[in-house]
Amino acid sequence: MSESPEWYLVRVELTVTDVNDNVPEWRMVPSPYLAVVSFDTVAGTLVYKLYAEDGDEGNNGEVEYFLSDGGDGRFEVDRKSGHVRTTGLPLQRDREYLLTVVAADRLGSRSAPAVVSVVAGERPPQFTNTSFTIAIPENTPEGQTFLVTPAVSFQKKPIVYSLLINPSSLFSIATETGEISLTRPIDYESDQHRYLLLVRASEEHDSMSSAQSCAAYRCRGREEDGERELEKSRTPVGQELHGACEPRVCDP
Ligand SMILES: [Ca+2]
Ligand SMILES: [Ca+2]
Repeated sequence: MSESPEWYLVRVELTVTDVNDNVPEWRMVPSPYLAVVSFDTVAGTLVYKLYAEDGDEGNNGEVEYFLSDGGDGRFEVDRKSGHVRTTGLPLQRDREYLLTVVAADRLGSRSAPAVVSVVAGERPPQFTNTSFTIAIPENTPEGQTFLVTPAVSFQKKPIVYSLLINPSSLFSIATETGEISLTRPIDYESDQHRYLLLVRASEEHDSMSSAQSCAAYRCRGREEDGERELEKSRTPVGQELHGACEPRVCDP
């Protein structure tokens, strides 16, 4: 007489499925979103490229773009590509058009609205970050670049950099590159620990200019403390920057 088994094995296969739990996030740089267009341009001129990412799979993550408000019918947004183009209706010279746009996945989960500013004319240079915060060790040699504050020209002209606010003339900026360095060594124990700089970017032979703030912090005396401080403030930016530290965008 054979005994019946007291247990069996069964194999279970389990697949985790995606849930639409992400909304599209805007990924354009720099911010704010600025553009120019010639006031007498033809229909279909590319003005700006919207780009958003959605972390989900398939239809849950496929992003489409919409113009939700603004532009007086002068602009349209390609749903698939996110390209903003002119419709051909006449543009008012030097007027700023504010376009409110949204991105949505195929199931209709929407991003936060974004505003793109389009000027039908010229506009001043734009810095790649709205502000820069940086920590530098006190033993940073004079003349060594510790920060670059790059700006872009909407008119594709060369940019000239200068310092509008330069405490104790302690800082120097390279006119053509925007590289900032010290004019003399600084001492953590005897000098102040925090500086606010204001950088101006302007276009040569032109009145177009804009200014950007830059806060520089002196690190603690020893190099390793400085490195630790840098690590905390390290945030990727849209463009590679030179120097011992990387700037980060400040919260507004
Ligand atoms: Ca998901
Ligand atoms: Ca989604």
